[in-house]
Amino acid sequence: MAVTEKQLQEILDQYPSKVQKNRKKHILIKDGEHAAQIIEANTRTVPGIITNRGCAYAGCKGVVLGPLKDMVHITHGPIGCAYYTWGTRRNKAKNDDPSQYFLNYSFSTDMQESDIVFGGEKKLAKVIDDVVEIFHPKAITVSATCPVGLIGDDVGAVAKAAEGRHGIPVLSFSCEGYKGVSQSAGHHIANNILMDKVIGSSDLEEAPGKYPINILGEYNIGGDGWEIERVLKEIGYTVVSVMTGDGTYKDLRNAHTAELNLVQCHRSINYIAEMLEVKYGTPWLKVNFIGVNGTTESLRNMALYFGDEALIQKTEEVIAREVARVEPLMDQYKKICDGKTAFCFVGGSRGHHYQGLFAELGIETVLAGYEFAHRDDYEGREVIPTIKTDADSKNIPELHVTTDERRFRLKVSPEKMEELKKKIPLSYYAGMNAEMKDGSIIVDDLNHFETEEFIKILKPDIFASGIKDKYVIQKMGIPAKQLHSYDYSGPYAGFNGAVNFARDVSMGFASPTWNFIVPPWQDEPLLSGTVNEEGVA
Ligand code: CFM
Repeated sequence: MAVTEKQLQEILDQYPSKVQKNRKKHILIKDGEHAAQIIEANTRTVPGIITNRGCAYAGCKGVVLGPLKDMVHITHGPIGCAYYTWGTRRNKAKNDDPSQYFLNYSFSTDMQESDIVFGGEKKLAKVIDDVVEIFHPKAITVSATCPVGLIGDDVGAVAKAAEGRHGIPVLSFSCEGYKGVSQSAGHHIANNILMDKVIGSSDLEEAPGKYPINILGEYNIGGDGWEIERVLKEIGYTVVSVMTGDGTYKDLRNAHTAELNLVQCHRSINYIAEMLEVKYGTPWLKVNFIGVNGTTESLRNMALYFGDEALIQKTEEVIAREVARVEPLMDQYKKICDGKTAFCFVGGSRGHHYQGLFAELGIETVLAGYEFAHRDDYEGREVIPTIKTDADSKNIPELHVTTDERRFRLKVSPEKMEELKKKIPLSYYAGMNAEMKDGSIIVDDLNHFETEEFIKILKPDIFASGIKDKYVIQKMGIPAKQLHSYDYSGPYAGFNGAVNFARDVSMGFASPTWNFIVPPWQDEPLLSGTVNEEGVA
């Protein structure tokens, strides 16, 4: 079943005309006949609309910096900003050095009204001093929140002075929540400073082992990164650093020594991937470790890049063993899942990544989208030069990285690079849209009104999204699976992760709960109305 243009128009007709004009550009019905279907993305949400998006601070401190376990991350702001970016994302980490492990603490300047009136710089300096005295971290980050930017605290100056007092890096991030239209701005801000101040800052010149790689955009939600590393290490790769799930400041400093950068989440970290290529000559490979097929293909592409016979053989051995092990389990769950349909709406990568895993279980994704991704995550990186910069995107400083004369080394010859690019997504991402079936709906920044409307038409069997819409969906009689935090489960990546996911989704379908819920379309109220500029009609 698909949504027709007429049905889509009927949904849009319920909006005031200005809103309708805006939202129309964010929704597509996939049509392969049209060579280029443009979707608007990374622009402001209409005020008042219930979006699932977060803020720039969330993207910087919560997403990119937060998982780095051997740094103290101080939130300069009201307590809620620190509290709600602490633990809820389920980015797991091992405490392998208790003297330098800080993820079980939430650090905040706990700004009060008097600090807003008289300024919070002194309080921040004092918090940094206390942190150094009590915890002795080797590095600290300070992230700014909205009120700090509004009152004009000079976080950078406070951090610099603290570096002088304590002799350790104190990195400041001007990631006030309002700095961008979503958390995407925060990713960019964090990427820039990590690249500028941390990556490549060690003296290490040679990687500590064979086939050295960095894993970018893998945040170890529910233990995903561990399952990926289990397989990579068995094949023989040396993981130099992970950005940033279960990651460390210590390892990030060595990231320049890798021969290849894997990019799992393109949206949150493509900036670092690109800058590493410019500065050190290290290409990046778009991987997708979600799903058995995604994992298998990613492993094969990596082996092809290194081109080493022994590595290729070992890769095939591990794939054959793992697939033989998980296939019977997947088949068992497929019996429950086959023929079902899903909505898959997540932040910036998973809206795409999970479609393959759904397909392996016989579940068709009929609607997908991202909260805050950019056009390239939908349409492919070739559209980047055509993306218009607006006032919001100009707000984020661009970091201009140049070649590191001493350390730059081409990892593969330009000819080999061209040859490889024909076979594998090297320094390239094709985006989500290309893989979606004709007739499926692609929605950017899906809001709660549209969520309900599309559900009424398409009646999906499962809705994969997050905490903000989960309970509304379940009250409509549809199982909802959180693909941000994985509810309380995971890992979902790699071979074992695929089985966990299949099990959890099957449990959702098999639960008798849904028989006790009457969805609203079986019991619709007789009155309905529309809102236009003049008011309620
Ligand atoms: Fe990347 Fe992420 Fe995602 Fe993301 Fe996020 Fe996340 Fe996400 Mo929630 S980094 S873009 S900012 S894959 S926290 S681990 S699940 S929205 S799709």
